[in-house]
Amino acid sequence: MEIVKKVHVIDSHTGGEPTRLVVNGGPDLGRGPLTERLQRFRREHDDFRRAVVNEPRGSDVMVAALLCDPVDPNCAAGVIFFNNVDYLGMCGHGTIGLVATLAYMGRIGPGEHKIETPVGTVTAMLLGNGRVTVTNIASYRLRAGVALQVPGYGQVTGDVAWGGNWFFLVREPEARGGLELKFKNVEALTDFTWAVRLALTANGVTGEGGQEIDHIELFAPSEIAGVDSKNFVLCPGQAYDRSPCGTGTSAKMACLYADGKLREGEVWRQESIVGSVFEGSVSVRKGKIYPSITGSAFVTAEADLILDPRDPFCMGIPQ
Ligand code: PYC
Repeated sequence: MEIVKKVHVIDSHTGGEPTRLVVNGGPDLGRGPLTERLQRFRREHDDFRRAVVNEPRGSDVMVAALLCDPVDPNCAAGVIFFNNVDYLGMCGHGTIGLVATLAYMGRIGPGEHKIETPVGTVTAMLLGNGRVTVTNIASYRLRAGVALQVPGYGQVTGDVAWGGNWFFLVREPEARGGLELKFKNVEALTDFTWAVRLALTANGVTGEGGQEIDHIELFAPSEIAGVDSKNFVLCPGQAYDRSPCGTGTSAKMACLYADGKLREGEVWRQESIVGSVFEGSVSVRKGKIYPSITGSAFVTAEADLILDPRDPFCMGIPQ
């Protein structure tokens, strides 16, 4: 007899961007380093990724996080992030969501907590009212002012930077197909940024070691007083980030620091396309730039996902 499986999840959102934390019922990935566990997840359990984030249980915008035991007992948790098409090295909004959810579960209290991710250990400070500051892994700009011909749009110039994921940060505020960075334009902004992403691949523009640049980021001035910039971030599976994107804001601040436009400790406020704001800053240790991002997350649901083998879409609609 085929067995119905239950997967216990807790959903939250950080600045509008959802995070689904898998608390129980996930695949057994062993106890090795998170890089190895991620490879095993991808190789042996990719159908579980689809089951949790893809329709009909999830949606393209859903980012999920598999709660893992950390290798280092000094860490509060380990985590592997995944979305509708793949796995993420790090996720800023997701880490804020994870920490707020661990607090909701009574597993951690206010103060500093270390979290293991596949790209390194990050530090999170749980403040009051669901606010969390995440100090990311070292971030940096790999290439500045890369000129790219984008079919249908013309030349676009951008920076290639790492913030835990690879980003192409479009430099010219006007280079977005003539569109204002406004919520009403999200579909056209998605088309434009997807064209940029395809042009990067077609022209062999990559991150370090040939890694694919799978996040595209656009900027415009924010209309909110005291906020430095507004962004639009296209995620790997063609959904746009509702939050200001923690790893994207990290990549942005690494570029600003490299350009001498952001000093150590100075606050950078980044608005998202839906109007949520992260506060960021950088600290520099041994010549490396460590971004910190502060944002708020709220728990929205706690549920058991039902994986019924008789359901033809039990493991999600493939993409
Ligand atoms: O906050 O780093 C982030 C992120 C990456 C993709 C979606 N959100």
